Amino acid sequence: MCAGRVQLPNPHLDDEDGDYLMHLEIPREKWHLFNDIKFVCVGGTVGRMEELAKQLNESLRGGTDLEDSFVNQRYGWFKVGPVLCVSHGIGTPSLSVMLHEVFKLLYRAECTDVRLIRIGTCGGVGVRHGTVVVSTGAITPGFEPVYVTSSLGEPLRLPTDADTDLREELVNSKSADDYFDVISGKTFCTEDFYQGQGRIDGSFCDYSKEDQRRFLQKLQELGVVNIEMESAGVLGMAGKVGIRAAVVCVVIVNRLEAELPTATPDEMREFEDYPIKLVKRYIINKLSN
Ligand code: R2B
Repeated sequence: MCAGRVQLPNPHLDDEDGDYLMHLEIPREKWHLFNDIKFVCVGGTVGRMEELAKQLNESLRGGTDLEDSFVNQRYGWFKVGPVLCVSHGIGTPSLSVMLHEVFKLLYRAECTDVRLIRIGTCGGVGVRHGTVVVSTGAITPGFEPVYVTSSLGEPLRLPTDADTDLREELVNSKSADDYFDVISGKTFCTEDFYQGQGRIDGSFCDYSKEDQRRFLQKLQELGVVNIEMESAGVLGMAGKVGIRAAVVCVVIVNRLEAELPTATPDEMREFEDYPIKLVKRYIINKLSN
């Protein structure tokens, strides 16, 4: 067995004849084409993943046509040499379906030494917009460092620490002439964008502005620097199958100051490019060493 080869803790997979990647729609006869994958980058929208793929393609392959890509009504994926960029939608339920299938693909394709990086947007907790946060780990409602999913109707709790080496390498990928700051801290991961993140502008709200203030202050006291909706799933699931993972998100609003972004559409587009720049630089450096 090759060292570093992706292994999955599911004994039933080896009995399965027609293992089918139902949502990624990658047919069995193409699985071996993914054998060279070393980096899987995931992000909410197809557009952001396509942008990353285009930028990587420019740098790694001189802008030739993308090797392989696919977009359906659910997800989109783009392969650029050893990098697979896949969209995941909003929240951990959508993310987890895609990750199960990506992990099976990596296993079937006999990939080795793969790293998984989520690239996204987030709210900041006392952190100004445009700042890039590389998570040290995720905490979830209940304020514990666990991703809580389920198995046979019972809670399944998976630890949510980011890989320390990968996180440090990502932080160190900042260049002196980048316009943005890069920081590290805990990420609060929720299953809801409104009440779950202490917003008061959802369709219903059961608490006062003072409760909201106390909640955000509590997060800050716990070392939380940002809030989003997928980090716990990425880190919990990657940990379960032994793949190194990290989460890199750009702050689009400081939640201690506002509910909604105050930046202009042009600034927002620029912010979204910051984590792409950082991750792209990290990957290119790794591949050239
Ligand atoms: C950040 O932005 C999305 C919600 O607007 C969600 O995917 C997240 O984590």
